[in-house]
Amino acid sequence: MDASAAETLKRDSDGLRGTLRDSLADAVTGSLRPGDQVLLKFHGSYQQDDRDLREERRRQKLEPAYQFMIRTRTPGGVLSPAQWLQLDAIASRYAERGLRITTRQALQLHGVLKRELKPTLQGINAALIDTIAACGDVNRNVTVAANPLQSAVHASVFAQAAALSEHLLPHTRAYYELWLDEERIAGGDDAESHYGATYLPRKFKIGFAIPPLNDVDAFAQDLGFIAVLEPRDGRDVLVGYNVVAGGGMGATHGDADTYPRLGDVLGFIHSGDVIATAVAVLTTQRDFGNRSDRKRARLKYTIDDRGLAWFKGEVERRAGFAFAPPRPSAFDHNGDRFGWVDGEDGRAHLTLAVPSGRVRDDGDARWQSGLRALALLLRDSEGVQFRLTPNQNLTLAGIPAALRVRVDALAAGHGIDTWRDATPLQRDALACVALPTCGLAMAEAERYLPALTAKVDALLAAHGIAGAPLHLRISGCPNGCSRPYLGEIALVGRAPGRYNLMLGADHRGQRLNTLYRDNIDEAQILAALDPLFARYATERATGERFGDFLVRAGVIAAPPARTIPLRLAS
Ligand code: SRM
Ligand code: SF4
Repeated sequence: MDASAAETLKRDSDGLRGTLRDSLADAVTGSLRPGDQVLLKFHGSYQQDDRDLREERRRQKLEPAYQFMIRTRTPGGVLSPAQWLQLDAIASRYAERGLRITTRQALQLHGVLKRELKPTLQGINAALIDTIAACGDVNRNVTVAANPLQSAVHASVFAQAAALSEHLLPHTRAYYELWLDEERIAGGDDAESHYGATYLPRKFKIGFAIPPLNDVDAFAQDLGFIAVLEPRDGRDVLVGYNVVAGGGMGATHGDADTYPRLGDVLGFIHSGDVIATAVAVLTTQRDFGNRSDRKRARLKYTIDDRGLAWFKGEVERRAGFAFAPPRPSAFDHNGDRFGWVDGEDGRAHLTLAVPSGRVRDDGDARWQSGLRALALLLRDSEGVQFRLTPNQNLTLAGIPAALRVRVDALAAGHGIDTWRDATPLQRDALACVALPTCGLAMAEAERYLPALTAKVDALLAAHGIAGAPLHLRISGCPNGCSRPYLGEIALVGRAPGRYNLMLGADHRGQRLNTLYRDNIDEAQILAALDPLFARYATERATGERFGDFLVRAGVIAAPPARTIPLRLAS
């Protein structure tokens, strides 16, 4: 849909209701009307079709195998074990492909049929989780550092992020009427104070990071809040945030007007100013974002088109205060910390390495059964949380010491204690969903990842550097859902079996990678990596990571990294 059609559709949608009720009631097709497919996104669901079946269905003169993906709004990815069990039960009943943890700390349910959309959404809401604004031209699921080490700070940051997520929800009651049978109040006021009648020009994303961990990839967000901590009385306390704006990953092959971009540092704010800052940034983008070309409609282009100084000034004017100079801050890692970590309060946290976030029983690794068993064990323990990480993994947080042995036994018994023996490459790798559900996929990603990492691991071993830590990310197209442009090695899909090979990001989420080889197949990818691994094995400095080595050795000319303070708005 082109931009002007999308803008008209939003404006005339009767508060995102459109003709969804009629589309859903139409039993002749498994599809929705085109306009309703767009509006459905604002309710947290995408119409898709099973691409593995497309050709066969076409031959049989059948319509595509339409099905729906549903995405939760779970700020910071926090669920109770009881909620996990409820979603597991709903997914088992309605979602052909079960639960999938996303790169934004949400759960996706794939393969839901049209007639089962409503019961599925009702089931999710019965678990006190909703899907409002999980997709669409609005603020999406707010991501939050999943670092369990600093739990007091984590709790404060999480509370702010959850409050912000609520604050930025659309006001329309359409969701409650369509899916939860709320009566429409005659003359009810759907006015969208933050969004207006046409919502945002495009999606909008916010993430909260707590250094030294950059698991949310703060510089890839439209708006990133990087917590500033200061030691007081022997422990770290939250004093405010360094704010970054204008990050984004998406691009289009062959279109130089589109590109991945890291956010710029705007400055420091006190923690009480989070909501005012977010509203100022969001409404600036609402009013000045490009509404005539959806490919150029993200905040990153608004900033590049109008200038960073203008943008910062506009945000300050709207917020009613000026940014202070950023406080020093540094990240050391943008992956997860796997295995057991002791918390401040005597409880422990276990981060499991879930391959591509896919929760299913697969051979010896019985993720669905194992996590169900763990949720049953933990559901009566107060304060235990299932935390989805922004790297598609799962942290079982707040486990009482007395249960640790049983948790270990259950994880081992179900073959999901992969944090112990998976290689660093496998544990940290990210793959987007891609085929068969993603309508935009040009190549495989999630389904190809295990075979790919096995081959790359073998290559590392052949050079005597088995187990070297390495962030590899793969996406089935240039939209960048696995944040591939921040991978030390990344494959970006071009066509079936063919990828762009990108190299040289750091492992902190502060430097983008660079195109190294265009449109190559697996044999060419491995052949390209082979001599680089050989050099890395012999020439690397102590502790030097692969991405940093490639830049130092001059293999690639990397774009400048974001550190704080660096590239400050004037
Ligand atoms: Fe994404 C579109 C999956 C995180 C950038 N993304 C899609 C769609 C909905 C395809 C579509 O529009 O038809 C994919 C559905 C696939 C499927 O079958 O499930 C999809 N995106 C995902 C997920 C599930 C990837 C994953 O494997 O975990 C992530 C869900 C996040 C969530 O829970 O909200 C996901 N997508 C991202 C991220 C990473 C992030 O946000 O941290 C990005 C890059 C950051 C950014 O937004 O720039 C991302 N997705 C895109 C884009 C490019 C947007 C752009 O402005 O350039 C698209 C295409 C679009 O919007 O037109 C897209
Ligand atoms: Fe689909 Fe492309 Fe996103 Fe992968 S990166 S999920 S292929 S839109």
